[in-house]
Amino acid sequence: MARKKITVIGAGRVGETTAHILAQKQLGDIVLVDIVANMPQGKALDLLEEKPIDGYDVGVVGTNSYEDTANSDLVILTAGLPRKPGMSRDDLIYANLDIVKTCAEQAVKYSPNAILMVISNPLDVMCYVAYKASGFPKNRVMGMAGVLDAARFRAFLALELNCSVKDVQAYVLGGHGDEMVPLIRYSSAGGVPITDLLPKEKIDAIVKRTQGAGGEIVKLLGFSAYYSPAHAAVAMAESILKDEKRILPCSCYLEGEYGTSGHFLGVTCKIGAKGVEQIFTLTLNDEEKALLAKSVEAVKATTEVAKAKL
Ligand code: TXD
Repeated sequence: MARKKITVIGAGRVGETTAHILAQKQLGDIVLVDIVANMPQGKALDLLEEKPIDGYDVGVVGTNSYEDTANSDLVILTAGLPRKPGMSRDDLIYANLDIVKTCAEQAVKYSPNAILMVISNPLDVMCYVAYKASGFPKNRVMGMAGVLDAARFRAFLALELNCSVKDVQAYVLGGHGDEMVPLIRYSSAGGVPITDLLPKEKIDAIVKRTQGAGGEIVKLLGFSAYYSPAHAAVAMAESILKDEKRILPCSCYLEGEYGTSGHFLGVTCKIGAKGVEQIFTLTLNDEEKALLAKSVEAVKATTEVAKAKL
């Protein structure tokens, strides 16, 4: 079977880490693109020279030209500015809109059949920008955020429960912003509902920490997280490239699900070789519905800003 081809646009912290994990997992030949001269070439060469040590046989190329990305099966778009301390993700909209638009246009020109995964912030809005710029059907454009947000929720729950992260299942819904909705009722450890395991105050504190987890790291580092985002992107990439059909929280274009339309939002979906293959609509109680409505409102408002600029 021919090897898959994966393009990673943006060779910054998230992009280079994603390329590294993709190479180590041998998920396909990798092309790392950036606007900065020589930088992606240097990083790709470094990865190429690591290959004999770890024994992985995939191609790794760094470039400033989209011609080298031709016929990619998957394009992962990480280009754009990250947050600085004190900034919200939405503060990045004007800086990143043009970058994401240009990158998506260029990438799909050379890879018209690819699946496009967006990582740049503000995530749900940048997915919309890439969706419009690509002209792709909705199933071939998705955003990574929910896998990361759910991992953060799971990590904090496992810390509190003093148990293995492997047995903690937890989900999030909604936009990749501070209004995201961690789904307490759908979260469990070894099948036991977390509401049976932890008092309400503890759960509330973990939910709050999850919602602000991106900002917590920005405050410590001065820039945003990259190990966990890159691993989250690779988990989605693996499901697409190997047609695993994993059911994960991803940002998808909605047309009526949860009573909303015309924008991207983090929802539970099945992802495989065709991209987003199915969206699942969970039954929500009144409290969850109200929280989701707030998140939808925030994403819709920023998507309107992008729509006016496109
Ligand atoms: O959960 C999530 N979706 C996220 C999103 C988790 C972490 C980071 N998230 C966002 O990803 C973050 O807010 C940023 O918008 C992106 C990329 O974050 P990263 O930390 O990798 O930023 P860097 O290190 O600054 O890298 C960005 C790279 C840098 O090398 C630029 O030169 C490049 O993007 N860049 C471009 N590449 C190609 N083409 C163009 N036009 C371009 N503009 C900038």
